[in-house]
Amino acid sequence: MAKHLETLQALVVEHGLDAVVLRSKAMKSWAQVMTGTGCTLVVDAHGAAYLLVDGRYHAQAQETQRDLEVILLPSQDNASIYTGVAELARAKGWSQVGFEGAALSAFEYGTVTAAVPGAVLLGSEIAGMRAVKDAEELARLQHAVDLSEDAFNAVVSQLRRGMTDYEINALVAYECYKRGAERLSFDTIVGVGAYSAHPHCRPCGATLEDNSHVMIDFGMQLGGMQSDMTRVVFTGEPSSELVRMYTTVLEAQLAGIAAMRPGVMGEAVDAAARAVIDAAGYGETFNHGLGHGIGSDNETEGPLLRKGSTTILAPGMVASCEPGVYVAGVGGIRIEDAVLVTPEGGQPLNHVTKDLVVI
Ligand SMILES: [Mn+2]
Repeated sequence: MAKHLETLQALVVEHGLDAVVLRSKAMKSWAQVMTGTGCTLVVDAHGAAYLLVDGRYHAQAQETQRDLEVILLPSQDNASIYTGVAELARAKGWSQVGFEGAALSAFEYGTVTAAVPGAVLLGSEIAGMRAVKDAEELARLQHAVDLSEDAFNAVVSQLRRGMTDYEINALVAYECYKRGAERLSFDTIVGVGAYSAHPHCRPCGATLEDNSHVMIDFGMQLGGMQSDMTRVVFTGEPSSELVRMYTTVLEAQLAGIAAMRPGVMGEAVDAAARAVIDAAGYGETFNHGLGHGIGSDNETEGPLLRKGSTTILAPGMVASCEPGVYVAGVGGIRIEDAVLVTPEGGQPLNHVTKDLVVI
């Protein structure tokens, strides 16, 4: 069954529109409808919902999307989607139709405005609707987190000195897919030794040596939710500098989690964690924001926890808390959990140990 149709109807009414058109995977996941690229969800001011599909998705849509009116498009190109929306608008007498501004390329915008005269671009209010999760969504997210952690534990048990970051990357993917992942949340970050000083380093053929470490940042998509976690594992006792980096990052992460209470601004949570890293003298190396929303998407999900984020946290929001310290030639340490905002402070959905692990 589709979800949130009433919330989408309210958005349409609130903006004085006749309908809203949703094409981003994140919004279709959130609405729990088919997410294929050839599937477009349209919700009108009366709460009626339509799923425009091309031939690749038609039979599946008719079988599974019984609470939506399924409309078959004549072809699978983008222009046909917007022509289909225009025809629907004509048939229903709609004059103002909202589109996700962030999900349209400049080329598509041209196609949209040519096909649908009353096209209106909607901004961050679209993604903002997803920020607070209900109990069913939290259960789905927790399930994705739990399976990711199972996968992570399985990866750690197979880590060996001499393994390349390519192999570690493949192990992460295998252990996720084996547990039912629909796909990975993003390209896995595997940083071995000094390479981990680049916060988003990708596998490059480096070998996990003795007396080194590996940083793994990954997630799986399951049931329309995307997990996201980071841990560091050491091969042999780490140097005193790496120990100091690790304890600093962990202390910062715990400070960030504690600050994730309702009513607190996103940038204040970032500041709480950053203060710990600043005090340890690593402030300049923490070169990214503390966290981002976690849910249907990892890039557009709110709330953001970073400088300039004025989003006020509310119960039911989930964000990553992922401070890091990165020293060229030595490596990087980042520790990341998905954290639920509660009146008592943040509650991590992750449970894999954050103690310093040596294999
Ligand atoms: Mn993240």
